[in-house]
Amino acid sequence: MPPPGDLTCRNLTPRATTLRDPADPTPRNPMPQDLTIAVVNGPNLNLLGTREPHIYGATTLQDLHNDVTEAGQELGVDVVCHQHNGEGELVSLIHDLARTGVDGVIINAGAYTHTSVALRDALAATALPFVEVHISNVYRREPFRHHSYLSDIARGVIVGLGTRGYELALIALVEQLRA
Ligand code: DHK
Repeated sequence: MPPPGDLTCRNLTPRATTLRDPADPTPRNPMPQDLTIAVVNGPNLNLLGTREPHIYGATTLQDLHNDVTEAGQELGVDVVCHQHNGEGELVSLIHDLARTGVDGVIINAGAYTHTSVALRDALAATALPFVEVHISNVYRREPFRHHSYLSDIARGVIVGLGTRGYELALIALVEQLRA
């Protein structure tokens, strides 16, 4: 099983060194063919493949990263993949992604989805366009999984379509960013 941490799918050169001003109306992407999308996975998702496979499936995190990176190549975008178990690490990661000029984020915040005001604030503060993904259909599970601190500020939410949801989120986010 892979250790938690950053797993960069492609080598990238940071394109910006300052945090984006959320009030700045300038489009992020003067060159829409040059998008970079970050895939961010939260706690316990490093255990994919062995973790409750009847809920989360047999796909490992590495498989997921490979699949979404390949989907990015087909779309002509760079994909960078990260996974952290810590809430603070995820908050700092969101800051770093904004600072380095990532164009959008696909995030499965795992359990922090249901608990983390800090993560919500980080996404709101950076104004990064993001799609929230859940592998399982959280609405068929325990009531505490029905609330998300992220959904109302997300571009969209994909729930219950397995790891394929990440690729679908990528397609939709890229389409929106290029519009
Ligand atoms: C993943 C988790 O780790 C849970 O804490 C969420 C989500 C659901 C998923 O379905 O991907 O409740």
